Amino acid sequence: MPSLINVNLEGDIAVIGIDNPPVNALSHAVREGLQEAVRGVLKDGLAKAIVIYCEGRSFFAGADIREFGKPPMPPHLPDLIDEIEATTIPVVAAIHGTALGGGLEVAMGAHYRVGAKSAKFGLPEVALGLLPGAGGTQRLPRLIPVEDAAAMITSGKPIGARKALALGLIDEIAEGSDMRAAGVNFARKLIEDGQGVRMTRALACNSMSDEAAATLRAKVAKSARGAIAPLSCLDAIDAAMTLPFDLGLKRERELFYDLMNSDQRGAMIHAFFSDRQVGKVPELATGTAREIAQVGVVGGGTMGAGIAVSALLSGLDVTLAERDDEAVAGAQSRVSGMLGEAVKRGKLAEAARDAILAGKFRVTTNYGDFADVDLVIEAVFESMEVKKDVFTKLDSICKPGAILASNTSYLDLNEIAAMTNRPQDVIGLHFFSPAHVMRLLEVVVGNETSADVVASGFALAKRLKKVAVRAGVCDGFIGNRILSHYGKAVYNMVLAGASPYAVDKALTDFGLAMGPFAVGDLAGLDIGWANRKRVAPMRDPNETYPEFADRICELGRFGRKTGRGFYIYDETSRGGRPDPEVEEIIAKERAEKGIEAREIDSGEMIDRYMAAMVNESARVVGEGIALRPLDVDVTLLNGYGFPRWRGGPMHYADTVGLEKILADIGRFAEEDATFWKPAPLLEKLASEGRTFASLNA
Ligand code: 3H9
Repeated sequence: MPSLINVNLEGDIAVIGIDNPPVNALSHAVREGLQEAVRGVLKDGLAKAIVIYCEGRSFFAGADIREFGKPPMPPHLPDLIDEIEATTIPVVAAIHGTALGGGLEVAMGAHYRVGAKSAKFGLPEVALGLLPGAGGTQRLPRLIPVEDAAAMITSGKPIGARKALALGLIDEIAEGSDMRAAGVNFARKLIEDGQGVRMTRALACNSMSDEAAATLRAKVAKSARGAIAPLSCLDAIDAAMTLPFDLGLKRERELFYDLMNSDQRGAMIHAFFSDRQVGKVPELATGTAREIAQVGVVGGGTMGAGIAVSALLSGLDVTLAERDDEAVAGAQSRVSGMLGEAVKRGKLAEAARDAILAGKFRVTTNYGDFADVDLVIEAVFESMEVKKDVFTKLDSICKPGAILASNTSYLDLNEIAAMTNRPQDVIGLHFFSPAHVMRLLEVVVGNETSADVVASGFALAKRLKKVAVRAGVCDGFIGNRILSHYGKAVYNMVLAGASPYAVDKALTDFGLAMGPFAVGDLAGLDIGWANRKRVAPMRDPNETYPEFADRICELGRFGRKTGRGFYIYDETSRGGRPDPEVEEIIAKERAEKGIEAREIDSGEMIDRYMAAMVNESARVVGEGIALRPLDVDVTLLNGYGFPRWRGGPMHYADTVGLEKILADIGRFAEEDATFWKPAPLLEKLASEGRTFASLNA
């Protein structure tokens, strides 16, 4: 028997322990070992009950994702679970950490479940483009109300022990943290009370009305935005409600394999591993993260306040500096407003919020208050002059070893660092708005930034529960540089004939969270306007320059915050409605430039948008601004609303083929050769028949 499984007899209770770090994934060896262990116990005939528990930090966190896409090896998980359920003596699952996916499915195949207070229970397969494929969709709605089962399965979100107990998913919450002992105690009671096996499959499935099922399906379809797995999950739950158990299981299996063979599954598993791989950067091998307890933030606008709140929610102490009393009051009210929202959403206890406002957070007009901070993050107006001034002051005030970070989203970090006598301590920490909500953090590494400071940036991101991506210095780093490029492609399309509303529709149908014009309105059109003015001197004179966005800004229309931008926002249309005046402004520009509007269909809109995004991404990787293609994917997925089920632009390019992207660029270049120049890396990989993924290893 493999050493990762151990079996001990405690009186008449057989205790099967699994030890497969880091998360006890149900790999082939684990499945084989567990099967052998259960069979061995039954064959010996000495035990009256079995306890299954895991060593280390967690109960089984699911099937071993690394095995997906390879030929499945027996024993298959569903068969193993059926075998566990069919034992003649009761089986108790003793659960700590996270019982996820196949892990929870094993627990539901056991006859009883006891959980640690801190344990979490979930079926997150949908986040991998899958559905629970080892009986989860059939057993869960037999144990808990089907509405709750559907919510867990279609959202993938885990529930805590108290809720699991209340719903009937587990039988008991254990006292203490020794789950092996808790399982044995529970089994002993079962034996004493003469309780036998209790098969989940034998329970009647809970059901819901046709009307409730239809409402749920409509809701799930809307939030799925093109992902197929959430709807397949509902199909499997339908089967649980309408078919006998074995047929339901068969249906689940068919649906599971359809998903397993889909591109979406490949994309989402790529996203899962990329989110973890992206944190592996060279500086972590040599650098040691510095202790960060006290944080300073310069600027209390939306971004600065969001950064402060993000730090406060993670238990850090924050001093925020603003320029005068009025700005101090504004920052204070923004921060307490955001903390209030966190209380409302159940992310923060009211008492904890009060304690933060009373002790851990202060606003000042005096930079001198930064003398003792370990890290200061500048989040002032995006102007090189203003930033240089801030860094000169910080350099003279902050203690030696303090990290000086800029939240700049475009500017040259090396130029900022050069204002200090400690460029090795200067780093970019580019948060995304709202900073306390968005998961992405670009860690921008300057020419002189030390490995310790890079390691500190990554450690901070972990503490703030963010995904950090390492970026080199260039205009816009990874995300905004790529955004600027595909943004131009979008504007060019509109000038050529597309309506901005049709472009937004095509791209949301493609799966984006929002279309580019709606995003512009949300972020504030003045931001893009200021940026276009900043880069105007560097613009290639041959470049097409659509002016309609500038015209809209000149009318004081900056998007949502002014009630009008590309869309009109008012009482009747909070989400925005098309503005005929915008169409007129665009038509006027076309007329002035002698452009005859042509029909552009949604397929071409997507091809142009994606070709521009992939091409610039390839440049960003080729120039070493992003370490690997996966770093680009993680950036676009976590900060720019790119659909997770498409895996990110680089994965998308691999899926459709680099040849196709290159051919599209060639076709578009016939119209505008200045904009459409293929990136050298894209050409190289395509000519060698290679993929972007080949650079991720
Ligand atoms: C499933 O079960 C299908 C079944 O229904 C049907 C089958 C027939 N496999 O996230 P972390 C690795 S689908 C392989 O940094 P944390 C991970 O890559 C599965 N590896 O830790 C990382 O490796 P590395 C359903 C896995 O504490 C290391 O473990 N289950 C797996 O922040 C540490 O991970 C899920 O979807 C796995 N299943 O979070 C659960 N899980 O160190 C997916 C993790 O080399 N996992 N690894 O980078 C998670 O959500 C989190 O990893 C977890 C721990 C919450 C468990």
